[in-house]
Amino acid sequence: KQVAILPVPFDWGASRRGAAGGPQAVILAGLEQKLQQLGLNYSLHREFHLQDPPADRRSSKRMKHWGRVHDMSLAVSGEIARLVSCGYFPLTLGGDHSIAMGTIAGLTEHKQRLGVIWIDAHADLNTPRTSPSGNLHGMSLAAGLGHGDSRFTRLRGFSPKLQPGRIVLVGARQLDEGEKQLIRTLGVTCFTMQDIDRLGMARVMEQTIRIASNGSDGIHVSFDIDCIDPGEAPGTGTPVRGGLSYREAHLAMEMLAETGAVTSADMVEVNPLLDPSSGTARLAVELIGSLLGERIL
Ligand code: DIR
Ligand code: MN
Ligand code: MN
Ligand code: MN
Repeated sequence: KQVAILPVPFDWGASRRGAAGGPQAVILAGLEQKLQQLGLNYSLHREFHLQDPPADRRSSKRMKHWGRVHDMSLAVSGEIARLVSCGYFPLTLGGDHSIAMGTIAGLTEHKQRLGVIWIDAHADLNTPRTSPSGNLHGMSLAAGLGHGDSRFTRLRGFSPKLQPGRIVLVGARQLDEGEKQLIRTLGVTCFTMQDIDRLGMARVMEQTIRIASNGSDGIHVSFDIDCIDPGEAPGTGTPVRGGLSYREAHLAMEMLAETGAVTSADMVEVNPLLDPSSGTARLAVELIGSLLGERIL
């Protein structure tokens, strides 16, 4: 496995700034040492030099800063498509979760049957019509499924990019009305925190893996660090209590590694401004380690 680390220091998709510092925080917390320790080949790509004009007026109430998000998505999708065609395992470091519009667009250019496991306190299934906030990080999975503004659904010229039957959400506990409706009408699988409480993480992940890998040509893991309980991971912009425990999160990653079917991942929403102790970034490094095969014994 040849891992390509792609830092995307971008946070215009969220209401709070600071997630743009995520990639650097995760790298400083020891990501490279972790990959070396695991004996993995990797390359660290230079940070995207995202154009950030001080006054980009391409923004609306229902899609805040869409111009900047669009430019970022195009740049990220092009780079991801190139990495996939060269056979790399792209590991994208956010940034807020709007960066997943770029990763999904780039990945699905080559993998038309991509399974996606969205581990998040939220569903990110809003559209400009349903979003209560207008923040694009809450619309990225919907865009991949072909719902939302065509500038985002049709990134790289095709839509939809994903099939609902191969999408699984894990850890959800804060859903907006429109998101609940979209989950029902599309038939996306959603394992909420209630399901995890009742079934246990091991059974939830067995089912998750079965659904996401069924007939797929790879699994993309999009990991929003706010899936974890804020007691453990305070450094994130939209914390919601009642999240995954430290071990539940590791177990999920370990089980994903065991499948050997994971072909790419995002680690997003690490906001170092909200966690001066940098424990959240260290946790992100540990979880990436588990996803890439680290074992206790
Ligand atoms: C909310 C929050 N559902 C929104 N979404 C977040 O603004 O659409 N996603 N924080 O990670
Ligand atoms: Mn543009
Ligand atoms: Mn998210
Ligand atoms: Mn979230």
